[in-house]
Order: sequence, then C-alpha cells, then structure tokens
Amino acid sequence: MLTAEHKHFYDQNGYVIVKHVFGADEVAFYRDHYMRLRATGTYPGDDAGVDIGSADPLKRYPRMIHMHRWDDTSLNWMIDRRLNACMTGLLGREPYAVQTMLYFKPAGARGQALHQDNYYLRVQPGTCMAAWLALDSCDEANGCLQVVPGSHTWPILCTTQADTTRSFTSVTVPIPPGAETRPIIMDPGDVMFFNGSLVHGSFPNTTTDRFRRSLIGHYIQGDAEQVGRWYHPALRMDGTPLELDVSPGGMQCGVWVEQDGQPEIEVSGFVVVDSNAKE
Ligand SMILES: O=C(O)CCC(=O)C(=O)O
Repeated sequence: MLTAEHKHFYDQNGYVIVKHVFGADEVAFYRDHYMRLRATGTYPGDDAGVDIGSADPLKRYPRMIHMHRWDDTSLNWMIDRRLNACMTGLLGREPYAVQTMLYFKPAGARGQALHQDNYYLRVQPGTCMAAWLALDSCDEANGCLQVVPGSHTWPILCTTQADTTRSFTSVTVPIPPGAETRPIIMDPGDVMFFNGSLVHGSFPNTTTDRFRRSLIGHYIQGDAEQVGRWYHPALRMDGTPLELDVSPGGMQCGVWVEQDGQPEIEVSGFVVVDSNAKE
C-alpha cells in the first residue's frame, strides 16, 4: 500500500495522501456509525455541549474526541493494520496510538485555524503523526484540510490570535511571507498522514448542504518517552497500554471557543527535539 514514492513525498513535504486505504462500504459504515452516536447521546469530550437548536452548526454537530476509550469501533479503527503498516513505513517503526477524533464539519461550520499538532501533544523526543481519514469528498468548498508543505522542519511556533468567526479554536501560527498554503483534495477512503510539526488546519465549510466528515487518529513515534497528560494512556498498536512519562504543557488538541469568544493568546516556549530523527 505504501510505496517508496509515498515515503519520499512525506519526507520532502511532511505529509502524504494514501489513496483508498478504506473501501466505500467501510466508509459508509463509519459515517452511519458516528452519525448514529452523535444523534443518540452526549459523550466525554463534548465540551461545547450538544445543542440541536443552535445557530452554530458546530454546536449541532460538535466533534467527538477520544472515542476509542468507550467505543470499540473507534479503538479497532485506531489500531487498524493498514494504518499501522503505512505509519511504520513512514516512521521506520511502529507508532503508539494516543487519540481519536471525529469531525462532522456540517454545512456552514467554522474550520480550525492553522496550527501544529505537537504544540498540543508535546511528544518528546520526536513528534506525533496524524492519520486523517476522509469520510466525505473533501474540497475547498466544504473546508478541506490546508497544509503548509515543508513546515514539518519548522520548530513549534509561538501562537497568535485566530479569527474565531472562521475557526473554532482561538489560536493560530504566523505563516512566513512566501510560504504556500495548499488545499488537500481527498476522496472518501483516502488517508492523509502528516507530521506533528506540519502547519495545517482548515477553512469554513461554505456549502449549504454538504458535510466534511473525517475520522482522525493521533500517534506518537515509537521511541518517544513523553507525551502531554491528556494523551495517556498511550496504546501499542495491538491495543495494550504502556507507561510513558507526562510531558509538561500538553493540552487537548484545539480548545473550543465561541464565535465571539475572548481571544486567548498562548505562547509556546516549547522546542522540538530532533523532530526529523526518523526522516
Ligand atoms: O479536520 C480539520 O479541519 C482539522 C483537523 C486537525 O487539525 C487535526 O487532525 O489535527
């Protein structure tokens, strides 16, 4: 599934898309599964609450987080052998699994301002990796991922205030003049793998009738010794937990704010140690 071309592209750009990792029937199953879960309950991590009458589409369909802790379908997906094979090929050894998320991103929803995942996970040494499965066709209209190619070689940047009318998180990172932000067009079943230092995010879903659902796993390099408290326990790719140290300063991946929420300026003094050790 993973080729030498994928690995080369990943090393150069900090991300790579592997096409059709999951079949149409599997994608349909995941869409139905999470839509049913969302419609029938509230779960740990529903920090913004669920309000089906809200004018904010993200309050009608808030993201789910850490589902693998209470949902076997999510756990099994997180440690799926195909994801493991791709990440092992990219990293040179098996990763550990630390987080699942489901983004519904319905029509009209805000995106998530540009950021670096290791700002939140604080993996040391090394960095984290995301596996981002498209459950819908993703394009610029419905708020596909946006990345800054090559930014995986950057340190973790200090954050600035984000535009909370366009982002459900309040912090972003400044992009140097001349750096390209590239839209990532994906088909359902494609998986994008990306490095924890890669600057990425998404713009609003400007459609009136399309979701942009995605199932996301976060992983850490198999030689990591520390990760932020929010991500414990880390799991081996056979699902068994392991003991890692707590990295200071870690936090939940992107903290929700209202559209008119007070800006929250966070400054990172965090330095990535050897983020390219495996590249
Ligand atoms: O799906 C998005 O819009 C953003 C996801 C993201 O930032 C992540 O998976 O780290």
